[in-house]
Amino acid sequence: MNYNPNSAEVKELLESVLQRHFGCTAQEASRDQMYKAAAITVKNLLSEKRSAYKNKVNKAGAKRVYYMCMEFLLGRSLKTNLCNLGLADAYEKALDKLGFKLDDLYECEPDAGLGNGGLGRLAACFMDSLSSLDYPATGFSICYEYGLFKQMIVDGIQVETPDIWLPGGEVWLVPRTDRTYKVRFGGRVREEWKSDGHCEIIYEDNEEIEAVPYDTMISGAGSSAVSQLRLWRARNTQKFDMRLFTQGQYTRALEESTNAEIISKVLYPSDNHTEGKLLRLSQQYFLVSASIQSIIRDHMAVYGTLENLPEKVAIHINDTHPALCVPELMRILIDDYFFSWEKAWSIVTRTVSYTNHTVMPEALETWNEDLFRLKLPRIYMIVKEINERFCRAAWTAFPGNWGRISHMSIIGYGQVRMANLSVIASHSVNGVSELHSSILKDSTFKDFYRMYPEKFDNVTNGIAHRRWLCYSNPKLASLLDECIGPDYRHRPEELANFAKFADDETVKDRLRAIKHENKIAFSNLVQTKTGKKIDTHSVFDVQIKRLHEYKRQLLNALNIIGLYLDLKENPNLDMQPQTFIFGAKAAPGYDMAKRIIKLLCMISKDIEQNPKIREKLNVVFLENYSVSMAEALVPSAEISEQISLAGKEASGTGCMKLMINGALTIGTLDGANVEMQEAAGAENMFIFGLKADEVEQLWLNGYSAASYFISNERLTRIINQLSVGFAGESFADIASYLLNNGHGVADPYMCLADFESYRLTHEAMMAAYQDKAKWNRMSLLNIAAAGKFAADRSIEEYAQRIWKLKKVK
Ligand code: 26W
Repeated sequence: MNYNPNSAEVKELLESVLQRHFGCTAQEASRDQMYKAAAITVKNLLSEKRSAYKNKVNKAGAKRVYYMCMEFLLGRSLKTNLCNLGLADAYEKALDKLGFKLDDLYECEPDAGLGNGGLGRLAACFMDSLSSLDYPATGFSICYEYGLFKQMIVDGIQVETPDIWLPGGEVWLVPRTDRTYKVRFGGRVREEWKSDGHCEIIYEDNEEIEAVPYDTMISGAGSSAVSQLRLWRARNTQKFDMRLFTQGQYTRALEESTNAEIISKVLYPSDNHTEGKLLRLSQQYFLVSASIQSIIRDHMAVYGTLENLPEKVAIHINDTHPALCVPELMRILIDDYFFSWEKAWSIVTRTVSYTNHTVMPEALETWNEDLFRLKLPRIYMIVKEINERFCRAAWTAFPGNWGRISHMSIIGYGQVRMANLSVIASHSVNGVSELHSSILKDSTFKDFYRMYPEKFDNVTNGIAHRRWLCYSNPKLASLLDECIGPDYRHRPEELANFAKFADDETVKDRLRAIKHENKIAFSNLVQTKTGKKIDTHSVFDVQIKRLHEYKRQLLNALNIIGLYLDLKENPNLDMQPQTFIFGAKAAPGYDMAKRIIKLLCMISKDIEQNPKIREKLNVVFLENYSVSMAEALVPSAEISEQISLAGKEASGTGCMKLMINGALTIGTLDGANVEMQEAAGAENMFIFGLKADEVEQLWLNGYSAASYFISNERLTRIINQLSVGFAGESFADIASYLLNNGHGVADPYMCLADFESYRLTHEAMMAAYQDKAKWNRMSLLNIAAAGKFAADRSIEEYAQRIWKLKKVK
């Protein structure tokens, strides 16, 4: 097959797909049909390319990685695929001839929002790099019918509505009904010893759900590899009950057939917070059971034995959510292939590796032991045995130290602890930034680190720089092409060469002009969507991420309120016009996060009623922040807010996207900010606030919010203003939360402790912004230093150190 069709061939492909799928000609086709036709042609091409690549991998007997993740936040696929394949030009020309604009077709595609935030987007970026670097990879996740909810803001209140991405997104999926697997839940399990000495596991009264794979292909850039993302959808195996149906009980017959399908209905919308819901446990087991069966089937088809599994297969568990792949793989090895426990355990532990993505205690998943046993009886037996053996080993390592062993145990206090299971069973455990990885060793997994120091590693996160720079900021990409040549597209470390232009006034002027054009483009977009106009001469100050107390959107709000009060006092104040742009979704049950959204919206509304102040200060809360919106916004951003309480943000990846697009960071020494500062130089970042160890000390010594409030007159006024409120609504509840004088509610993220340092740093940043030449230089040096934060670098580290993969070209 020709993987590089020219525009005439593309035109033919499009016409033939239109005819076959929609029975129409290009003249008759709607824009949506043409988008689908384009997507189908790309999908077909990728499927062919993937199958050729797979043959090569099989022939070479190459090792593959299977990346297990409950979330893949893909966003749109048409543009990345076309750009990665180098086909955007051919499609553009072909479509021109047919009377369509490629850019318009991109807008027809719904975002595949199958993830909450950083974890899910990271998984998507990693798939891109895996293909681009020619590593054989498959991702596994769930084909949620509804992805992360669509956010509407009604009078400042977040309202969640279903995210309907199918239809529109389904064109990328290839259903493989010939590759379904059964997943068992509930019932009872009995062991029956056979005369040949092996033990058979008998299942009684259990429920069986069918897992149907929907495959989607992820192209690399300039490579022969195509990664596959296999998404599982749940289907009821019990036949549709004809008896009920014929008795006239239509709805009951339907209900029973859809019950099982609830498993793949919807993505849990909470991020960094676990709710312990049984359906989520079912989703997790559904994902891993189907995926492990699929891995085993593929492996057996090529090698005919499982003895060599660790040499040919790496299974990566992305956060603890897919950790049940450990007992599931044990189950299959022991129950279906009759391996001894020891042998099976050796295979599993050499195959599985784990990345931790958070240290927030409320995000570390645990399951109620009784519910776990009822839902997954066989898996429970296996986890119990893993735990007993582990505790014995721990006893040898730490004789007599019951406290420590009970802390490390997988099962304890009626809970099954997924993080402990993940660490115990993985040969590698890594964090996602230097700081985060050391916190894992020194605190979260301290005891495990003593027992297994060799397991612990760090792989700092990275982003798909082609998507987030080359494709979403084409003007900046062409400037880079001109200055340093296009090699950085495949070797992001080459971005460093851009530093040579730090004193080139022409280049810096162009950089500035590009930023301004991007600001105009974004402002136009906002105007078309919302009718609101953003002043493109104001500085674009951007905080985009999930809404969470630890990320401290509230600290940003406090500073904005301070500026607002200044302007109210003196509307003629000589101040750099500033637009504070927020994009954030809150978990539906997270009340404080929703209050903070409301606060931001009400400040925005209040300012809007004040035309004089609007000339200098604006707050824009973007509704329904998504991957596509980020792609439009990030190229226009000038300030990147990365202001989490030090020690809480594992890495952050938005910070990298903004940096590589030339925004300057105001941030704490948290997560990847620390390494960004090392790379770009302290003089090119605006770092403030307590450091991780100081945070801990302050918390231990007793954080007294009131003392900051009393001693800082500005802070007093700001907090009093919160109580008075904005646009007619009081935020006294937030004031009292910040002051720790509520009943039981308190601000554990110590906004007030970092306030003054944040304010002064922000002020210094505004002063620096006045010196355009200096600002542009800093911006240029940030772009030049961003090469390290490409996912290509992260993936090379995983591939070499953790998965031990070789490229197949
Ligand atoms: C069970 C509920 C739940 C859901 C999602 C708990 C935890 C999560 C994720 C692990 C949260 C998450 O996305 N963490 C983010 O992962 C990014 C990628 O490594 C990091 O850059 C962010 O710092 C981290 O917050």
